[in-house]
Amino acid sequence: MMRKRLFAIALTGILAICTLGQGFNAKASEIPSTTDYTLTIPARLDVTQIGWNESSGITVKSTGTGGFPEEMKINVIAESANGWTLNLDENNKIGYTMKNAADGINTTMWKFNAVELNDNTENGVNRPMGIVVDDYRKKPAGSYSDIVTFTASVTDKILYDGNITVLNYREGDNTDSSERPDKLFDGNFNTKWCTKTNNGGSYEARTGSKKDLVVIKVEEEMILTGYSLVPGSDTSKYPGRNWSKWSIYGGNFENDSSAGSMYNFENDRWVLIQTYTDNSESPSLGTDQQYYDFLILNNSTPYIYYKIVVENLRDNTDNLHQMAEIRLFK
Ligand SMILES: [Ca+2]
Repeated sequence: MMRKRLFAIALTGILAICTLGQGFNAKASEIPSTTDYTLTIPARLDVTQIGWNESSGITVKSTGTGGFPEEMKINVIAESANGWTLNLDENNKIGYTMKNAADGINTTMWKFNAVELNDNTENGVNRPMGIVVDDYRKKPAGSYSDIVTFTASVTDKILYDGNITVLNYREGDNTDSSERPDKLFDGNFNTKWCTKTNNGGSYEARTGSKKDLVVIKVEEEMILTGYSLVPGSDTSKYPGRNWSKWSIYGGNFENDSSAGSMYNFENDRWVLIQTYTDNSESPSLGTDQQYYDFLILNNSTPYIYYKIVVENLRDNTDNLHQMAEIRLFK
């Protein structure tokens, strides 16, 4: 006779309502932004099966007037009382892992940026999440539980100041060896990635596999929330060399050679994070040499590898393009 087992496993969260009224400096002509927000966490997540169990997720809603400040973000961190196990008693524990429901990647941290918050003022931004529960069929019946505490904070978008390694790149056939893509990440406005193609014709007309690109690696997985581009020092003389359209992809590969392989440039495991068309979107690259900041929309996935593809140039008949610096925000 089969012995009947009863599993009533509960993951208990804490409902958190957070309001921070930090001061924020704004120009007199603008409506001041505030960092007031409401964070809603499911009070309880009942686990009903081995493997995937989904919850309604975390919702953050900006409640201040004037919108949430663009240079700030909300971070939510989850901590487990039991070290990510559901416990019956000292000897009977069942492991589990928290996931981002959108892509199934493990996470205990969620970030919300101003663009997301200000685009979703009615309903707030929701990040569905789930937990994957280890096989518990050999465990005794009973009620297993853990307590997960969510803590929220408002911080500046953080400049990534770790190492950036250029793993590989594709560029024009007549590029000066002193102007390779490592110059994008050397902190020097006077050095640049400047590529030249002989008889390349219109840059726009190149097929996707002929577009210039660079594959980079950061020190550890991070959620890219924005980036800055700095045009070349002679940008006012050659504005046509500025990028007018570009794409940023993220990826998590087994190893560097897999991410940086020539054969993997078009690999479908690269996930498109953003395609930006300059001149039709704001902000736009100007003719002054300075940092131009761009926000990433709706990305909550941490990646360790990133691919930046130059899709088109301001003057798409130019056979050169250039960029002096890229910096990343997490
Ligand atoms: Ca540089």
